[in-house]
Amino acid sequence: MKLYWGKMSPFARKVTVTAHETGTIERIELIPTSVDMAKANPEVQRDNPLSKVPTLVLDDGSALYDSRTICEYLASLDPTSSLFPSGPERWDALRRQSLGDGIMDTLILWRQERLKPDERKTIAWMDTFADKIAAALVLLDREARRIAELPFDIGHAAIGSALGYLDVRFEDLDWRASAPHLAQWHASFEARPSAVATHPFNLP
Ligand SMILES: N[C@@H](CCC(=O)N[C@@H](CS)C(=O)NCC(=O)O)C(=O)O
Repeated sequence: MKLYWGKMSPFARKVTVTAHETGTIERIELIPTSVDMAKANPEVQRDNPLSKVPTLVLDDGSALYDSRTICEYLASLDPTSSLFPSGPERWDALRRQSLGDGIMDTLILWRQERLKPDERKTIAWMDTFADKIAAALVLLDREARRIAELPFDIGHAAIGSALGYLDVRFEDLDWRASAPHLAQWHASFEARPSAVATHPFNLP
């Protein structure tokens, strides 16, 4: 299998964390790929019309996207995986995955806005992005002790990757100051072998 991937992409990190957790990483060739919202990448677009990373190309040439679908596929290759629990726990894990993914989506849009020259920034959007991230951190800090007690699942992979992206692209936010319990859980996430192997600062 080959994975269009970028080391700074939090969605790609969620997928590679999942690949390590499911023991499928050795079966995946990582293809470092640049994507730009302003211009589709023709190589990726051959396999994914939306030209996004992550995109997984299977050995039969068919492609899977987006990160949720890829993670579920990788988990299906590991019969021992509990990344996608069954029963009532499933919905909580999927909700936490959606929250992590939503944080990533919001941060990516926010970063695009922050990179614009001041006269082109839309202040109302920036304020709303900041408000949504603050609200997500409040919720996650409240849930952090319970999250820490659960077996590692796809929600942990998504939230851990989203917070890792906050660390590398929004260093100025100091999110730990407002979310100390979450910060404690995140330290345990970043210490996992799957997280160490996929942290952008540990990659060439
Ligand atoms: N919902 C998608 C989001 C993926 C995504 O937004 N990837 C970004 C990089 S982090 C991207 O490819 N951006 C290029 C673009 O939007 O054209 C997923 O879960 O995989």
